[in-house]
Amino acid sequence: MIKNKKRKGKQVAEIKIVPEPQRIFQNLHFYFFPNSDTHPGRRQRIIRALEYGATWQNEFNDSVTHIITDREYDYPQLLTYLKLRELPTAVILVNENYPSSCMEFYKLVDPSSVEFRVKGYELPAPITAVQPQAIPSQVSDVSLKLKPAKGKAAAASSSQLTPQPEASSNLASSAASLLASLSPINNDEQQAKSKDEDELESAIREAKESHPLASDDEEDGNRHKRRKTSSWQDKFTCMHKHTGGKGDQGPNAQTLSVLQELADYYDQTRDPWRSKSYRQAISALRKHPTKVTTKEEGMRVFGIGTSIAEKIEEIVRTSHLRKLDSTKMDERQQILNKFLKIYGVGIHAAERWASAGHKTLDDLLQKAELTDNQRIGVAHYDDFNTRIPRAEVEQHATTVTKALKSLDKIYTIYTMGSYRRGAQNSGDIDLLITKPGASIDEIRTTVMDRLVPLLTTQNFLVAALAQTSQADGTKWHGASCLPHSKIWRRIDFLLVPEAELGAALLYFTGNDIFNRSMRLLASKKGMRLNQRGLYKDVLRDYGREKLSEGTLVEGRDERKIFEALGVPWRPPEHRIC
Ligand code: DCP
Ligand code: MG
Ligand code: MN
Repeated sequence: MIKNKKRKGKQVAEIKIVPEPQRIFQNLHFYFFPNSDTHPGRRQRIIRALEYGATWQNEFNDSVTHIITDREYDYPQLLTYLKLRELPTAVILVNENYPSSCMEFYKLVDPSSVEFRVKGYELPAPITAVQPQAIPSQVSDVSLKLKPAKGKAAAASSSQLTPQPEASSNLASSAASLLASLSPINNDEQQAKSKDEDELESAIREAKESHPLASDDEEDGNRHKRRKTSSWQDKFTCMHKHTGGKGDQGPNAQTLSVLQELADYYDQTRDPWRSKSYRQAISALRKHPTKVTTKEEGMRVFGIGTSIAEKIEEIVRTSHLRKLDSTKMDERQQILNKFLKIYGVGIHAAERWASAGHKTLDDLLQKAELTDNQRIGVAHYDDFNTRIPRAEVEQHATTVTKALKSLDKIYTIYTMGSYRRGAQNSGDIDLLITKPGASIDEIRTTVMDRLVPLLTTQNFLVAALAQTSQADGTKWHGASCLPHSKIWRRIDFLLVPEAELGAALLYFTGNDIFNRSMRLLASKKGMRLNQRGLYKDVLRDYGREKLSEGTLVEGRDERKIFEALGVPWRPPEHRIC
């Protein structure tokens, strides 16, 4: 790759390779399309990828793991250029958004997310699902051979590489059956009999599979969303927490324990793709009767790809080194997770602090530059990260309702979020405030200029953390505290005009995955859903940029939005995905 850059002369100086643990693209070979660095934007992307450990491949061959296309190009154009009828399944095709998203989240995010999709490309989803990580050349062979070996993996793995003749002749049919078993949604028959409810279910499944922060079609709540990442990660981690090494014995025990640690690490970082390939390699190696010491030996074991085979060799040679590395990664990840749980802290601040060597909340208070809100977030870290019992949510809601009614009786308050879904405890208190017949301006004036000051003088509101702009604001974020309590709670006011009530009820009930699935469904039906309404005839240009809002289909009535989407009504407590 350096050679490529050297040829281009002055760019060499621009490449500053990041420290080893941050090289998320290590061992990955990127082929950019169009295949040159003459376009300044693309050149910048190439440089950034190189800095994060990628190899730039300017010839398309077996070792390419990813093709990164400019947004305006489509799949047929790529195939024509490469003179191919289709892409090898081992290659991951994504658009230019992919590397930057990975860098932003400091890990390899799910490449199958819609925001990375290249026009005209049908994702080979099931193959990606079983495929080990994007590793060069042998990958497609190995992963396909695995299929016939299903159920007799032990026999296959000890028989070294010689391909079974019947295995290869069955390749197509077994691949097909694997496809069928893994991906009902891609199966025509299933699709033909899919009913409305299935549609929602499959949208939910898709929403779950996509990256938590990817492909959202909503305008605001970015910071809000960032905070979600960490709680998502937490949920994922505890759901999938591995019991750790099962005390492996046998010739490869030591290697297995290191691989297991790496697999756990990738589990934690929500990199299902890599964690899967590690687990696959682990189970293959566990069954292997002799000690694997070199890359070549590793690659001869079914289920182990080039990249893991390389790691095995490294583990055997320098047994403790990798382990240390992975612990380092774990430590950084844990620090980031902690920082991300501070109210008002996004990935950028968290990374900046972690890179500056800050490890604890005390470090931050003493040594980091914090905004006022971040300081409150740190000071009340435990408060804000403690769940609020349902009964206490009700007390906060009642306090606000009483105050508001004292100002104007016609207002209505709904308690939203996890509370409306019936949760026994909530992360924060989400209150939707509306008044029949009133404009958003009137509601905003009442809440911002009268309600908030009143509740502040009552010592109920103890901090104002964020509010959307004065002119068109519809949100107020702060903290509240009950009279005899010391615990500060996070409280959100959401201001909604009557005409948007249904869409807002839908949106602020969530949960976020359910919302994403509904938006996905809407966009599949050529519509668009956000917290203000459901719209049709939305005009978009090629880059999927919105050109017009479209026509409002429904905003006022929550049920009617379900109907318009052709989805049977789901009460809030059934929207937990
Ligand atoms: N929301 C969303 N996407 C996000 C954040 C929020 O769709 N990224 C919607 C769905 C949520 C609702 O807003 O249910 C309220 O957001 P919260 O962050 O308060 O989430 P919950 O109330 O669901 O959970 P918690 O109990 O953790 O507050
Ligand atoms: Mg909430
Ligand atoms: Mn909230």
